[in-house]
Amino acid sequence: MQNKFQFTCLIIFSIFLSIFFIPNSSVAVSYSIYSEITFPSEGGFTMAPAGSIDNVHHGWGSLNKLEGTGDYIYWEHLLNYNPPASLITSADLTLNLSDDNDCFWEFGFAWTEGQGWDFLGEIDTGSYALNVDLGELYDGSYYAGIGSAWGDFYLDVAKLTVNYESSPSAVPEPTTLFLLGTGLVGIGVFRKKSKK
Ligand SMILES: [Ca+2]
Ligand SMILES: [Ca+2]
Ligand SMILES: [Ca+2]
Repeated sequence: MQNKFQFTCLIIFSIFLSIFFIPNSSVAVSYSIYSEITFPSEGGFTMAPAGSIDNVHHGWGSLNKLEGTGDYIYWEHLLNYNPPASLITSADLTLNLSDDNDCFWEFGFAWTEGQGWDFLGEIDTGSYALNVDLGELYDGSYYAGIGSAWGDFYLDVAKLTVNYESSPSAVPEPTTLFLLGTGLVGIGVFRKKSKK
């Protein structure tokens, strides 16, 4: 009778410990990654982290300058996802544009993958935030571009930031396994004893 009572207590204790420790292994952790292109006035571009962009194309004249109506720049952000891209929670694309105030008005438009065309309005010196279609990030590549509708202005920096969560793991932690194992061994011992 005493063995039976101890046996029941051990089972309850094991279950309690398992329930208490398992949720710790499924906490999602937030991360963010980015891909940033800088267009210096001397030409060309730099990328951070290295290898995070590809396929930069432009219309005419300087790469960093939208020279007038119809001139454009477009590029591709390349991203490595670990854990999987399905855990993306949000993303934003920020463009730093500048204007030399050489004419009265400049107007720009932007294009982003999945979102299409977006009129930026009058271009002044500052940050312009563009919507990002999360569904288009899953392949690890995101295309964007800007063009001049009227006047000239500069693209200084384009930065894509992607926020995501770690995959909640269904695998029990070693501590949980140890406690569960100890409980099961204990159950086995008591069963043996009660049979005698
Ligand atoms: Ca140009
Ligand atoms: Ca894509
Ligand atoms: Ca200008």
